[in-house]
Amino acid sequence: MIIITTHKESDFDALASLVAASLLYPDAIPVLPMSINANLRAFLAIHKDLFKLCSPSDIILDHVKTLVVVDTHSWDRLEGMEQLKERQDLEIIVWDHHSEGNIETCQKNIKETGAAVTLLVKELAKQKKLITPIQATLFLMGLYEDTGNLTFASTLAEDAYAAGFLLDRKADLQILSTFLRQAYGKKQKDILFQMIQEAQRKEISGFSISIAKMKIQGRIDNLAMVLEMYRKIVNVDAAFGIFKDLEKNKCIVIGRSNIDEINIGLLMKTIGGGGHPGAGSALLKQVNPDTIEEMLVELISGNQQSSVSLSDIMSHPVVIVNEDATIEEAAMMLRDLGCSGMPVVDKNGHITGVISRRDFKKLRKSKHMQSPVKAFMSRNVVTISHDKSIIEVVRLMIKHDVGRIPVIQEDKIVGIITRSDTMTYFYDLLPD
Ligand SMILES: [Mn+2]
Repeated sequence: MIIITTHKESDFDALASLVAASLLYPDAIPVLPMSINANLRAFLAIHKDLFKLCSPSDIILDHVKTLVVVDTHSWDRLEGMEQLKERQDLEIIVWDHHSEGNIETCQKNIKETGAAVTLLVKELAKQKKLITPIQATLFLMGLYEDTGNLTFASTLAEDAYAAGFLLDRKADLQILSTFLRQAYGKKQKDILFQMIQEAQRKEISGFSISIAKMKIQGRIDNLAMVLEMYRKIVNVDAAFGIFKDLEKNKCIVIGRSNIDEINIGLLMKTIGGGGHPGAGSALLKQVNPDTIEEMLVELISGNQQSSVSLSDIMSHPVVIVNEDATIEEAAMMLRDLGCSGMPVVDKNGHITGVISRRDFKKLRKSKHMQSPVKAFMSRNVVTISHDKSIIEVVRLMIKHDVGRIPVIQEDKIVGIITRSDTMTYFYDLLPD
């Protein structure tokens, strides 16, 4: 007998992987644990008959010759399979996207994709197996749930290809969104209530911030959603949750921001995580929650040197023009450089303005081409000191709507930061 099973507290990715595996192994019996999450329970209340699922108690384990495990490869995450652990003659096949696990087998199909079902869908496509629209819908639900609709940092291109393949197989987005409401269960409610009771607000650099420090036991789903609810209730510009997992001695840091000036993705990147401007997270091992709080406060106030300094990402040397040079000379320099503006300096090398193509629009007569640059340059120059952080630069660019900011050290220009430099940093394209 061949059985397929998955992790307890099963979610859509677990069920999707289970059903997908039963297409790959048509003789196998799919075994769903009794403990499943609330979303899945609602889905199965209607769809159960379609999938011919068994419970662990229906199976006589002695008859099992082959065990297929999907969406986990840890013995302690399986339900009712303890007896199989000791069996020497058992053939085991694993399909999983988690990096950690203790089920030993030589048939491991493990890759850290966004969802486990991605791996199985890829195999189904390869074997040209028939997938019904209902199956495609379930698979896409698993894929979307585990990847946050393809937005989580763990999402790979493979996940998106698999999603496209499933839409091609007529996955129904309307059914999907009905069942894929995010679960807000008792655990989440308890955490939210405790966070609200202990809520504190801080004013940092003119922004209202709340940082909640909580202790949790083991894995809790949907903490990001809890944090977004918290941010709205406490009504702050940005909220952070530092969740210390007592079992694993690690901290999960989750941030949510409602304003452009606080870029959560950038903040989280600086402490080793990732995300996008409105939301992000980081996982820190063996760090004290108070230290993390201090780090966040420092980063938001812009005092903190991030791990990458301005001199690593700025462009230099900078082409500058003397304020007494003619407009014609400046125009030629800009044309040769192929850029839209450059800093203007006085005879001592101090920055006095910026001349850009925009300023040439002010020129009326051709004789103006011989006027000095200082007559037409913009004098409101936004500069940044070389020891400031990248977050500070981004904040200045947003505030003043400028795309290039000269970097100043001891009154001299040492470089220039452009939008594309900050993008390079943001997208991790830094040269080694
Ligand atoms: Mn999964």
